[in-house]
Amino acid sequence: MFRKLLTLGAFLLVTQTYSVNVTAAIEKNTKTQTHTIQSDERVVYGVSVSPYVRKVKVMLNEKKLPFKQSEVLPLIGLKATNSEIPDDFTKASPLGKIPAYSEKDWSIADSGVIGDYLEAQYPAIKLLPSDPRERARAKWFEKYGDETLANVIHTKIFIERVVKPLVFKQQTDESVVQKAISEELPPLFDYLEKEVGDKQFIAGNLFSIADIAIVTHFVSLEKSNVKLDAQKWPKLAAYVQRIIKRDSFQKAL
Ligand SMILES: N[C@@H](CCC(=O)N[C@@H](CS)C(=O)NCC(=O)O)C(=O)O
Repeated sequence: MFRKLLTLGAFLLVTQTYSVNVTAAIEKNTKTQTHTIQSDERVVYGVSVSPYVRKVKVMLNEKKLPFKQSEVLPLIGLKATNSEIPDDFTKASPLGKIPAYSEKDWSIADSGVIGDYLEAQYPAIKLLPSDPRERARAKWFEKYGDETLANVIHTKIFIERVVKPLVFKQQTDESVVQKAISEELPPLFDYLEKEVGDKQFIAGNLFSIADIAIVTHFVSLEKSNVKLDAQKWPKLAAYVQRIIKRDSFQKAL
């Protein structure tokens, strides 16, 4: 339960300065829950600080598909803050997780599933290579971001450094953060440094879902005041900066 609460706390925060007003964030979420969703809009459900919500927003921006955002906490967060639980959100997200996505009278949840839908429905601007092997490689890096990077950056750094002190008024366990920084992140960064190499994009010639799923976690790292050491991982650092500068990311920060 505590881990879940910590996780939900991450959604309340948008900060690089540690100066977030959590009460305002909760009020903001409560307010947006009452927003009436028109039946013909694309809607992304979920608060912006979630790396998975950011992922879906970047995809939509890349594909130049206009959307609205319902800045809603996951169900567990709505319950913990005694907030109203919007019907359209629970309908779109059966597990109460964010992100969820709706379009007209249809909805679906999970950033990976949403991405696959967007790719099939709106293929004009592609975010997955069509070659089967390149495509598989892009999906591999998406999974690597969603799971492997998230398990360290989100769970052990962002939650400790940002969520615990600001949301739960608890002390950061710096030993968890330091262990993650000194022992757990370096092998992940070594791998990415090697894989990025001299490529423009991690899965090949196309900017893809792989770049989005990886770099979304580097945004969380920055928000946790952890700098990627450009001396040790120069190619990875340059790559992350290059991707974050894209309009699609800038609009989703
Ligand atoms: N695999 C899911 C992960 C989504 C996820 O775990 N979202 C978190 C927020 S970052 C959440 O809703 N947590 C609430 C919960 O686990 O109940 C995706 O890619 O959308």
